[in-house]
Amino acid sequence: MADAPFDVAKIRQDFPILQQKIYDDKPLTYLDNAATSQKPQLVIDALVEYYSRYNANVHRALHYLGEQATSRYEGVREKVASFIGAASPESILFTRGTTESVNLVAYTWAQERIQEGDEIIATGMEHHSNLVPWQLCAERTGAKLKLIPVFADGTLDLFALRGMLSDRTRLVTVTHMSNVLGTVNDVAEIVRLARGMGAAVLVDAAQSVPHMPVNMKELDVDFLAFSGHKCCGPTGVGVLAVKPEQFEHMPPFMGGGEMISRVKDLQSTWADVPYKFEAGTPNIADVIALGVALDYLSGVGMEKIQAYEKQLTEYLIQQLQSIQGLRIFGYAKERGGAVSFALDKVHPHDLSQYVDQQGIAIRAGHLCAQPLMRRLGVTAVSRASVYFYNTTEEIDRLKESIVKAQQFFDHG
Ligand code: C6P
Repeated sequence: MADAPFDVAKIRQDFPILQQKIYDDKPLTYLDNAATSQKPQLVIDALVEYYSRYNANVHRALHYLGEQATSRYEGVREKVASFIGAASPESILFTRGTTESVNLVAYTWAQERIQEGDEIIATGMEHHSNLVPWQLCAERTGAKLKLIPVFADGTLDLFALRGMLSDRTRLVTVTHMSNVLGTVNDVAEIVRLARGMGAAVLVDAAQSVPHMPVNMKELDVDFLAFSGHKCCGPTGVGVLAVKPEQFEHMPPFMGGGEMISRVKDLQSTWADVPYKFEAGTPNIADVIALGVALDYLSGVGMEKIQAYEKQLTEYLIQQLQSIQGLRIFGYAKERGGAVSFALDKVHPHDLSQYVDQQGIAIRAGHLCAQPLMRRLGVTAVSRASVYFYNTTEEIDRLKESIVKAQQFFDHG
């Protein structure tokens, strides 16, 4: 199937939500994919199948249902490892999402590896999920947090990074693809520079894993985090992939069932990885459905998804640029399909509400990136973000609606 031609009309048939009309007669035009993706029927079916055919706890039950649930759940580790080119299934930890994955590193690895006077380097374009945990970590440990500056075109100043790195730098953390600017950062170069100083690298891949082939071994990063819900999977499940040698520096995150080896009255020893980091009953159905989602994406083909979205994004940018008084934020050459913009005299929230009335979903606000908003000189933006099931007709609809909004608010 990976060699089948890319047929967007056929792909759309896989997504029941895309078939509906809203506000009576408006076809749903979903362009808020950076916030969350829609789910193909196969993923929805996998959730129903788990609860209706083999609902049981994993790793504990010595019965038919328990075996079924456990083998399906554990099988997903293998799928994820192969999808992102991680070292092994055991290096995959299931979390609730990117946010929890980053916090896991900030509370475990950082507890051993980061001390007073050390330095953590993030960037000026991070989502709060990959910034606030490091602010908290810096407060806890007495480390210094620094941010790589962002150029006006939406790329990172890697020359500045060279000057910021020192022998006290313990971690460099960067978003692979910005949820605001769409910029795909040069992780390979960042890793090269960080390694030169012996620093570890964490990549927030929440916006890249859904949209492009990502290979953790090729990138040579220490930690890679992403969320299931942005790549056709359910909410409430995510991944932290860890380079195996880093596990040596990772004490447990949460204590509880399943993460122990022996529990004495006053102290305990820990289960092997990955179980050491998965305390309590995990999100079984959602992990299983994530596996189905990744199989689905592999079936479509990540290269094809990337190539199609590249065309779609170019078209989106072209159409937006043709609107007078519209300013796009971010012009990186290497970019994905999250496109943020501002429209003269129209507040992003008003625009978002206006286009919503035509059945078009875009996002407005600070996009959980307030430091970047300040850098851009705005408090909020509008953002359209595409996925492989979107079409040029939908982009035309968006453009038409923005133009109408402009007239409406100009005269209104
Ligand atoms: N960005 C957006 O609309 P969670 O919520 O843990 O699944 O993902 C957090 C996250 C982390 N990093 C990046 C780069 C992200 O884009 C996100 C989620 C959504 O832009 C919701 S704010």
